Amino acid sequence: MKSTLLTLSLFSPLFGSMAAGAENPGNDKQQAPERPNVILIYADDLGYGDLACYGARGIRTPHVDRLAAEGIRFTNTHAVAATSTPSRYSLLTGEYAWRRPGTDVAAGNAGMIISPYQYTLADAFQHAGYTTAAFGKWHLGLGEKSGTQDWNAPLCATPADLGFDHHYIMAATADRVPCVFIEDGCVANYDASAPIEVSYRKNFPGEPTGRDNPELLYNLKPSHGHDQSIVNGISRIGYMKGGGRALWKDENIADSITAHAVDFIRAHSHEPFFIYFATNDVHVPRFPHPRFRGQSSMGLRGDAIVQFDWSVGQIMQTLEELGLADNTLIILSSDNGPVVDDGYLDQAEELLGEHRPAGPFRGNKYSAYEGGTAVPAIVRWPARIRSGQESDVLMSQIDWMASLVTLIGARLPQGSAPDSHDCLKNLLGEDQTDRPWVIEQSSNHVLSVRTPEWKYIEPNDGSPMITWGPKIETGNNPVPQLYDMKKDINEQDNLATQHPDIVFQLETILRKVRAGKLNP
Ligand code: NG6
Ligand code: CA
Repeated sequence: MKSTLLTLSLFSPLFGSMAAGAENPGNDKQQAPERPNVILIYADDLGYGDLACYGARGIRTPHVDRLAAEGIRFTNTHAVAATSTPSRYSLLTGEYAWRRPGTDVAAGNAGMIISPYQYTLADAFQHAGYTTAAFGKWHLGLGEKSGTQDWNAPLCATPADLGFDHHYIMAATADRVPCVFIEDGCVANYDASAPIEVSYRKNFPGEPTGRDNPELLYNLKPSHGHDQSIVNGISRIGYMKGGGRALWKDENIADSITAHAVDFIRAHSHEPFFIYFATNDVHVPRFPHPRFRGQSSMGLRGDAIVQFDWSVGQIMQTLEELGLADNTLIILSSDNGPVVDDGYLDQAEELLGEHRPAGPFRGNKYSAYEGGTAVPAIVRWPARIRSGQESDVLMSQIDWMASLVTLIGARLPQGSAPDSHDCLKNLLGEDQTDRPWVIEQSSNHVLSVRTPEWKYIEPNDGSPMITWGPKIETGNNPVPQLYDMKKDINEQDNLATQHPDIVFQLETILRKVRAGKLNP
């Protein structure tokens, strides 16, 4: 599908003009300009307004701010969906998650959601000669079939089947069992004396739960949900037994993920690498390491943002030590908008003060409003990108797969990444042409069409507020909604009845995209 967009070869002018960054003994830089390493830093639930360089006060994020200052800070980028699994699915496959059943927020024992037969972003890098790795939050299922995994043996379907040479990941989220890292298909630090069992249906006899044993919740208590198995003094979603020494301690998750990524960079500093660095921060349970406690003015949620910033700083420091910082393309973004109370009594709401996690946008994670999918996006690559840029170009993460494929001179197999469109020049700050429209998916599958001027939200008769916990506007409305994004970025004034022609145009776009009959 993308064949016309993907004809760049390694010898195209793109590479000819590229300044080589790293010292690589034995290579003649003049003759063989090096391809950049690529690191995709994908934060969890980090809002548009959560970074100092996007206007946050009360949180210092110097490492992320530095990336922005030395590259491009994008102000109109969208995650594909307002929750994790569909955003990640779309990012890694270039296909809208809403085309595929089974791509909603995955349980910790979900089977692998991306089929090994699908072509992924990691496959493209691998085929282009890159060494590839995934670190941190996975949330795209593991093993062949939901609920059938044997966590005490090698898993049969893993990121290794999707183009990642190496992985060190959490199966789902920190608030879902199993609370262990999976490294190259096996539980890391496996403890044979404590075999692991996982169920999302019923508890294991004799195992405590948050609901029945609140006295065991010495680290965090739930505000809603999250009252099943207890690990590290925090109750989770789902039941698990065993794990022993392999169980994570939430306060060490950022350290573990970061250390593994740093080690990988060191081990592969002499070959091109692609890293999907998906942090657990700032998802719940927010339980940062003690050294980050009190570093923000807003308690655990703010401190988790500081911890995220620290991880970014560690990656940068490593690249610099190895002479790789110039010729590494870093893309930093988030999987969906922010959420304040997402199920634990972490005082995120009480200590929020003036901070606005979604910046100027209405709604949060889960919403059809912009706050659900408007995310920070920063790109840094000194060998190619001029520093100090800001871009309000309209962009969607759905396009990053085709764009990065172009960057590395690779070619997509026909039919793969069907919804991904090459916007490499946007990403590199060389073209400011907006995507004509971006499709956004809310947590209850309401689709919206965002153009540079307008936002259309399709009608839905679901509740206007989330009913099961977080105090968040869903954006649901039984009538069509149309907002003027140039004048009303906070989506207050529904103009649908005043502009039926525009509503019709945007509905038509949505209908055609749904039918797979319209590409940008
Ligand atoms: C919700 C969880 C929430 C979070 C979310 C997924 C409850 C009550 N809430 O169901 O805490 O885990 O799923 O977040 O269970 S995401 O960022 O991974 O999509
Ligand atoms: Ca998320």
